[in-house]
Amino acid sequence: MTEIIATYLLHNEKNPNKKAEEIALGLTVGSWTNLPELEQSQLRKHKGRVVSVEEFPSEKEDQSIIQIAYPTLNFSNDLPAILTTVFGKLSLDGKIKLLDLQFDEGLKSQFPGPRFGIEGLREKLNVYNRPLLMSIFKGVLGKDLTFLVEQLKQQALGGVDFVKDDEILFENQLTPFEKRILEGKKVLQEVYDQTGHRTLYAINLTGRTSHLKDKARKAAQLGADLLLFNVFSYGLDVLQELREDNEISLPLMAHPAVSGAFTSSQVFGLSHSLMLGKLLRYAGADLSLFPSPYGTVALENTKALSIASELTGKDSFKRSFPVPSAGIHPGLVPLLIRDFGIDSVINAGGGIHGHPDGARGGGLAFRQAIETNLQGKLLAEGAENYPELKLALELWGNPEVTV
Ligand code: 1AE
Repeated sequence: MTEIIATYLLHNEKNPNKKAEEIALGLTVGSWTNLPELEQSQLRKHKGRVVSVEEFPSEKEDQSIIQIAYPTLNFSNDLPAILTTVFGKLSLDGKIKLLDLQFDEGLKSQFPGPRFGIEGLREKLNVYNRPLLMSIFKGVLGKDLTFLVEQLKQQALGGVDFVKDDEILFENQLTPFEKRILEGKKVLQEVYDQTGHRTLYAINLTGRTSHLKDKARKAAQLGADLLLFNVFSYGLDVLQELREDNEISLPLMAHPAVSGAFTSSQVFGLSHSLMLGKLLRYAGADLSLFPSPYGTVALENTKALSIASELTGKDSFKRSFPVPSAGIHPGLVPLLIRDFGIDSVINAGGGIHGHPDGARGGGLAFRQAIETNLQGKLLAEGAENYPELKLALELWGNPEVTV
């Protein structure tokens, strides 16, 4: 019999063994002991199984970690069914957090994983030996296409590899989706012709769920580079639908908007590594954005690293790019490379546009910081040769010397 194993964290549970048994039964066949023998034998194959119970007593708050195996027979092979089975009503039942799900190989084979992954995206850019650099449109609400195109151009001239739409840019009359794709392509081709540097544009796929596939197919026909997707406003299965559509066939960049509501609590919800790491990778995200450990919306170091490890660890799926984000500036590049390695994307909005020389200067400063760090030098040394990096370090600081 094949099973999915769910790992949960319980807080202040007086009898975790009893609780584990209740979950194993309650989420599968319901009451058990009062059932006649015949019914028990018929239902045995559906019954949940307690795999382990570990207790961690403490003066402040007792914790326990329990593992329950659910027969795959109980659900269809899709994330809505799986999540409802392992954490449906249970998510409402006191201090319990879903830490992990272990899929067996058969169940895993029902999921697509990323279409392109780290290798595929590197091939598109022909960049293999450094972290990639992404910038974010900023201040574009209420602005027209001319403004947006100029902002795109300046970011590309700074040498960034990706520019992503702001996740709050939705369908609007001033900068409609299709025009953004077409005008964006034009200006990025001009920059490529001028500099030889290729920048790819991630357009925000938004609107009603029933329209998304048509819109994404249209984007592919118009030659869009990537799709940005607010996956947690829609649901993981919607991401998977986009990934599995061969007429779309574009890299998918998952934005973490709304995910904090599911992940941030120590005692409720789902773990960061499961939501922003494992499940996004299984459902097909090529890139996953999440708060870095050092920026403005800082996430605990171990949690940020656990997301990256799920995205890039050994698995049957292609690897997804970790994109530690929020409040990133060039001075943080050594920390980002130390913690996330070169197979990551360094992503900045304010840290690009806020540069005294504008977005082009911001992009250059990041590229200079990356180059300097990969040469094994301190950023302060790089700043002696690179004025853009020098200005950035003066403005935002340079934690390398103090960390
Ligand atoms: C965690 C997502 C980060 C994001 O989308 C964003 O817009 C960041 O902006 P900055 O770099 O903090 O200005």
